[in-house]
Amino acid sequence: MSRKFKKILIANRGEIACRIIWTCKEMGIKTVAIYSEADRDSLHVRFADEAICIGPAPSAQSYLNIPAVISAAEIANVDAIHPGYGFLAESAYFAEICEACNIKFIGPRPNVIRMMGDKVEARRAMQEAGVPILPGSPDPLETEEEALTLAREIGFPVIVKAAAGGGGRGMRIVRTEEELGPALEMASTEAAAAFKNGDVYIERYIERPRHIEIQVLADEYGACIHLGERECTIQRRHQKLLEEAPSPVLTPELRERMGEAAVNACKRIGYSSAGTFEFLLDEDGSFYFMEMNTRIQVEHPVTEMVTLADIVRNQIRIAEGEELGYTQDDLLIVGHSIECRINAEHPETFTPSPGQITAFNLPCGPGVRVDTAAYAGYVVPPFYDSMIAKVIVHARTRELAIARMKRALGAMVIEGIKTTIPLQLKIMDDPNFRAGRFSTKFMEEFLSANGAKGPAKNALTAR
Ligand code: MV4
Repeated sequence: MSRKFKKILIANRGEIACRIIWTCKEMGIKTVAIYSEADRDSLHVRFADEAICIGPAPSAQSYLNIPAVISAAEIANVDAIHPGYGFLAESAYFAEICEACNIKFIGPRPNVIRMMGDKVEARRAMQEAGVPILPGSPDPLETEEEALTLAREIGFPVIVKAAAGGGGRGMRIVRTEEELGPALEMASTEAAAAFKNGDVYIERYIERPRHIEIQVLADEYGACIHLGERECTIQRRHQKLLEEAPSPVLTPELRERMGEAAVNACKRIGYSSAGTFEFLLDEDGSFYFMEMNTRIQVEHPVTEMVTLADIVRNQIRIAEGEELGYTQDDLLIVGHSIECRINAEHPETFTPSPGQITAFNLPCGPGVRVDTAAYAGYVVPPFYDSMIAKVIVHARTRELAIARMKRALGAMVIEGIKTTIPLQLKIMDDPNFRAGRFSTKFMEEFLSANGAKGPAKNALTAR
């Protein structure tokens, strides 16, 4: 078969830009990297067939600069743009500009991106598609009075969320009637500053949920399958530290119900490309829609490991107008995969630790995958996300995957900067983690048990 896409521009940097280039090479598609002045010595620049500097270090002037990105795409004469995650990946406006320039945006249609970007609209769409949502406001809240009436109906605690939010920004938990007014005010002010949209809504608050997400693939002709779930409960301040697939708590029946809900919703909203449904899973086994991500996600490799799918390859094939070509019955989940996100941060304070990597060794051996754009001598710039590598393991069982992750992290050497590796090594030994017993409060409880202050502090950094 001759490919429809001959050349793709990757509108991103770091490990995900490299990840996309790897698949393009396997597909025989030429690649164009774009880079900021701070990323001249980056691996994505070296691995791509062509590279174009698009502006100064700050992302607003480079990776987020739509005219600069589109100019590069026009100059290089590419057929399509892969946006990766972050930056322009969920900009409906950028997807529209691509379309207007006759460049295929590798992702869903602009209006679908826009709908899922509005959390109130997304909730409505999910309700119409029969996906369980939490009791809450059907529209953005207009008055405090309206909010109070609704909160009494739902019952406390409730949570105030920003319609334009996501990832935890502009959220407030409200436990009593007195707290509601100030929470609405704060959430709305925060949302207006962060997203230029102060709309907020409320939902029933779940105290100790798990964050479970379903990966989907949908083509442009209405075919859709799910690739099972990822367990993403272990986070700190809405930053995931590690993810796994499958979840240690999902039964095949629950997986099927969550997957079916996600697939039905995709068909209903006219979704195409790879996508992710985020759900809250309550302690009683009920699940509720939280958000939909219309991009490739950081943690996609754990799904790739247990399904043998190449999600980036499927995104490209689907954007080329190919049919999905498989059905739900083709899905097999084999073994267990865990990913640790290695950040250039102090493992205790979580403050960024940019600078030069003076010594570097990657783990290898059976069942180990590392997605990274770092190398010995590389200087981690201070301008972007602090994630510098993802260590992904795959083994027959969860217990074996944990042992494998400990072995892999133990063999990883990154000198010159601080990383989260010592923290992740400790999590691998935590009895609650090992038992699969955790909620979104895990990291808070783990950090206070392991003492951010006091004698345990040293145990945390000891390797
Ligand atoms: C919630 C919730 C409990 N109940 N919504 C956090 C990020 C954003 N996507 C929504 N979030 C939450 N929404 C209701 N109705 C708890 C969280 C939450 C959370 C969710 C997933 C993973 C980690 C979390 C940490 C704190 C709060």
